[in-house]
Order: sequence, then C-alpha cells, then structure tokens
Amino acid sequence: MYTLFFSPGACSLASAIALAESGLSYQLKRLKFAESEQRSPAYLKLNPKGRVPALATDDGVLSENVAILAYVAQMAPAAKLAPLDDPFAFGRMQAFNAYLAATVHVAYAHKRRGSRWADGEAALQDMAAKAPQNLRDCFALIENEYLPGPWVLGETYSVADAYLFTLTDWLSGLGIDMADFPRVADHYRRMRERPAVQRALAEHEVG
Ligand SMILES: N[C@@H](CCC(=O)N[C@@H](CS)C(=O)NCC(=O)O)C(=O)O
Repeated sequence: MYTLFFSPGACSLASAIALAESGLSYQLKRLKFAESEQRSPAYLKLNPKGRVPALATDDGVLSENVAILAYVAQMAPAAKLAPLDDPFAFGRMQAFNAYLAATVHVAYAHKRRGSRWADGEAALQDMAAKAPQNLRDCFALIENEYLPGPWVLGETYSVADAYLFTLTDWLSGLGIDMADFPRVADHYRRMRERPAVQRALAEHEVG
C-alpha cells in the first residue's frame, strides 16, 4: 500500500494520476496548506523539503514528481506507463519531465511564490509580471517541439502525459488561454476523457 501526500490544486496531481493509472493499491493523505501542514514537524520528518508530492513506500519516502512518476511506472510494468524496455525513449520521457519540473513549474512559481527568491515588493511584482510570458514561452516550445501527439512520446501514453496535463491545468490561473496552444489543448481534452484522470481529479481536488 502506497500513501501519496498531496494538496488540492498542487503539482501532486501528476503523481496522483500516475497512481490511478497504475493499478497499484494506494491511499491519499491531504495536507492543508492554509494551516501550513506541509511544514508541521510530523510531515517534515517524512519529507524535509516541506512540499508535496511525497510518496510513502515500503522502502521509504520518495519526493519529487520526476522520481515518483518513474518509480510508479517501474512498479506497475503491466500498466505501461513508461517505455521501460527502451532506455533512449525512457531518457526522452525523463528529459521532458525534468523540463516541466525545473523550468515550467519554476516559471509558474514566480507568479505565486516569488518570496522564495526575493523580499522587495518591486522585485516580487517584477517576477509576477514576467511569469505569464515565461510560461507562454515554455508552452510554445512544448507545442512546437515536444508534443508529437497524441501523447508526449507519440503513440505511447506515459506518465509524462499526466505531468503535462497537471501544468496545463494551471495556465488559466495566469490568464493564459490554452486554445493559444492547439496541440496542448487537444492533449488536455483527451486526458480529461481518461477514467484514471477523472478518478485522480475527483480524489485529489477534494476539500
Ligand atoms: N520539484 C518539486 C516541486 C514540489 C512543489 O513545489 N510543490 C508545491 C505545490 S505545487 C508545494 O508543496 N508547495 C508548498 C510550499 O511551498 O509551502 C516536484 O516537482 O515534486
């Protein structure tokens, strides 16, 4: 039994979708950000980063979507959530996921979490103002170079699709219309049709 620590609206949705697709048995534990539960001593013992997602396994706790997604895919080979027998394709999937984590997510965080990088009001405002353009540039790159369709890896569905869906879902929060990126919008629509995505959304967005 796996336990995924999550917060509604957070990037932990990507890991929740992967678990829902995997057929593995899992439970979800919500952290209330409004009550700073991600910084409670009990949670920091599990995940000293004080962030979600974190996945408790029999072998210990894993943090970072990139790691959790690859782990879930490897623990559930029958679900075919990654090209496990093709090292190069697996590397491409990881390159895409790393771009989402290290560049796209971080670009988004400059809007809402600027205090991670600066204290001054002018700097915070500057970062927030630039965030939508940075995110647009990221999604233009994905649209034009990294989404052959129907899935991120082409014909093969993978956990990279769960991760892309999760960050696409944030675009409207920055006033960006996903229709500006037709391939991305089409991908988002197809993801929403998947039963596992519907299950993950219902479980992850509660409360
Ligand atoms: N690189 C991490 C990022 C995790 C992260 O920043 N999670 C956010 C939610 S999207 C969080 O837990 N924020 C809580 C906080 O900053 O206090 C990953 O991809 O898993």
